[in-house]
Amino acid sequence: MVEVTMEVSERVPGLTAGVIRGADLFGYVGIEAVLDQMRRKTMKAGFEFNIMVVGQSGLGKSTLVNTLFKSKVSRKSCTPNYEEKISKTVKLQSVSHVIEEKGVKMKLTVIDTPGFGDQINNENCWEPIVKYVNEQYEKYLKEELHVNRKRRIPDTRVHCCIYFLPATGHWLRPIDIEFMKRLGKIVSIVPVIAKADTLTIEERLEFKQRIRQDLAANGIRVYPQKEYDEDAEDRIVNDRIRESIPFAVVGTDKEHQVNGNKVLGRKTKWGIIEVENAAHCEFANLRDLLIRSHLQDLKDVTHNIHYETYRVRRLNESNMNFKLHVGGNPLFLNLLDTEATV
Ligand SMILES: Nc1nc2c(ncn2[C@@H]2O[C@H](COP(=O)(O)OP(=O)(O)OP(=O)(O)O)[C@@H](O)[C@H]2O)c(=O)[nH]1
Ligand SMILES: [Mg+2]
Repeated sequence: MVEVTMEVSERVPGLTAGVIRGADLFGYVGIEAVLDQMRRKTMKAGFEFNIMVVGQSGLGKSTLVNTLFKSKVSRKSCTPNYEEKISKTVKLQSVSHVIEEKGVKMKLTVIDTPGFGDQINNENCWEPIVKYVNEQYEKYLKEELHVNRKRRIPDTRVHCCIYFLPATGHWLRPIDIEFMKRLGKIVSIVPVIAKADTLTIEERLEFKQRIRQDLAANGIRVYPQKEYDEDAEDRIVNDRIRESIPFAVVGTDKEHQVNGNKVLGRKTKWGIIEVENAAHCEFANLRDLLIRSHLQDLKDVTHNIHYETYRVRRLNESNMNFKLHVGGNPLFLNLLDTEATV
């Protein structure tokens, strides 16, 4: 075979110096570099990730939001001013922080919702939550259907909903079943056992198992769902998560000194419960699932499954409306403002 040596940098302007030899020259295309390109683009654009906390009043939702922002997710890059006492949440509110690590930017938004369950009649208490989730899909859809649509549509869709279960040690309550059944159809739910410090280790294990049975018996779809596993590797990882769901979490907004280190924890008369210590509770597992291992998958499932279902339904509705309009009003009349349809 003829030995060919070529200085790549001489022939291809902009390429860094490198030598491709012999057989390589004809076989090598450089496809692997696409990964670098993608990485650079994603780093520039950054990520948006939206989490929502939902559950009965007083279960520690607002506390967990603070825990998340004060824990290792963001300790380095932002110093939230949360010293004031957490009070009852009365309206839906979102807290955002741009977190930067090794040049990758992420805008993490947590939507805190007022707890339900303290009214005499709790019928339809899921409606404000369902409405909020759908409104975000609608916003995205409208942006997508604009003639001059933005290059990057701002994404306010809820990528994950953390559902708080009271640590009763019994079974799921009817209200939790009803709530999750509805929510599971439109958003990825990750159920957690709130205030897990009130359960012993045996109680916790037993309660977790009962909840898993209850979820399956009631056909409640929680994240990660079996049918969306992409391959065998995914299945192994996700099976492990499915076996340990719901995570038993403890929240706090206070830091304490333990062996000379500052740790997030709850101080009791008999010791400190360290929130980020895997031996004490499963907050770290929840955080790792959300941020470290499944962030992109949660975004993909939201876009490809939940948003897609919403989009198809809305567009079908609009088509039906269009057919009913004799004289032909512009397509998607009820979806778009007039400026967008021209
Ligand atoms: N024991 C224990 N108490 C907790 C935990 N998390 C929060 N709390 C306490 O529970 C109380 C209620 O916490 P919040 O975070 O306000 O609860 P919430 O779910 O946001 O309540 P609403 O805003 O009414 O829906 C506070 O006194 C917290 O200190 C926990 O993990 N364990
Ligand atoms: Mg609250």
